[in-house]
Amino acid sequence: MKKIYFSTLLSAILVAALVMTACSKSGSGDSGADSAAKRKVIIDTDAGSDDAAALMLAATSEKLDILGVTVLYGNVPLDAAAKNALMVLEVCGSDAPAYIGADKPLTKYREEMISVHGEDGMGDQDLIHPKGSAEDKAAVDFMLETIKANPGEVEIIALGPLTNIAQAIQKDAETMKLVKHIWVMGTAGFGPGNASPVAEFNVYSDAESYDIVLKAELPMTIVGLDCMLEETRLSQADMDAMAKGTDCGKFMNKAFTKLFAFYQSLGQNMGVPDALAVAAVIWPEYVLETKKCYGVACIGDDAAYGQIILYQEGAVYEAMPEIGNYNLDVVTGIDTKLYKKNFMKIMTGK
Ligand SMILES: [Ca+2]
Repeated sequence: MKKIYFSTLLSAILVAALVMTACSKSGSGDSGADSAAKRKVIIDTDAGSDDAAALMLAATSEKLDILGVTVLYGNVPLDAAAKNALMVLEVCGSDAPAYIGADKPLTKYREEMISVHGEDGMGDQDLIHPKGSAEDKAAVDFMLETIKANPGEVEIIALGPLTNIAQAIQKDAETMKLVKHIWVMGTAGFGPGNASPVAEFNVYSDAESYDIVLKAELPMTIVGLDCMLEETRLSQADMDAMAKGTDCGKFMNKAFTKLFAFYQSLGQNMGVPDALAVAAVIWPEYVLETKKCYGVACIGDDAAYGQIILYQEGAVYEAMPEIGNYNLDVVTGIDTKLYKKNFMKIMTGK
């Protein structure tokens, strides 16, 4: 595979027309939560355009207190990911701080990945002009200090490669055992991959990190690629509605320019996988079915690199009478109508 470069399109007039104020929380579909009972979350992101939509779902949810956003390489290089995360938080009116994390995988760097989000990760629409900047503290230190200060209370939502989380485990595994839950958009689930026939992009970017995180056996919910069902995808009509919608919708209509074109070139509507993972956190009724699993990452330098083998609880594996702790809840059924309705409400206000 070779890297695909997209031309940069400036659209200053339309960008200037975007009013960078908070998106309405009334559109989040989950109003009524007591602020005292807000769930403490850290969002770990590689800040491509689907991360942006996912961040908006989280930032507009009244159920979540975003303690911080930790950024890493992935969909785009680290510098661009940091700017994108800061910009999206500003569009949402969120004052959550951002922390800089890993700029590369733990061991292998795979430059041959296709950039489907545009060179800047946000559709190359000159959208990214954050006023703020990231904190000085390193992402891993922020993660560990925050979890230590709130034992059993912090949930991590991971939307990119798991390098930051693996490094936190390497630095202080005992503190990471105090994490309440980790929600992950990653793996192919029980379906095919997108980086290779068996590997999903986030895992393929750094399977060694998945190996470390899975071996830590922390409580984790996985939303895999197989949740990206047709009914969850965005059509041209959805994009048009977003262009006339909320500030979030207008921003995302433009930020999705390259990703939408990529899917259209495949004859498909656009998948927004990271938003599917945040949906599982903020709309529990959207998750219809999960399977208890134990996961093993394939890290050999061969065609299986980045595949996650999921051993299901209750299944009989003749060669493996004993499996480890079934610490994963792998999402296998979602309410696509509820997801689409809530997603579009945040993006259009309707
Ligand atoms: Ca991502």
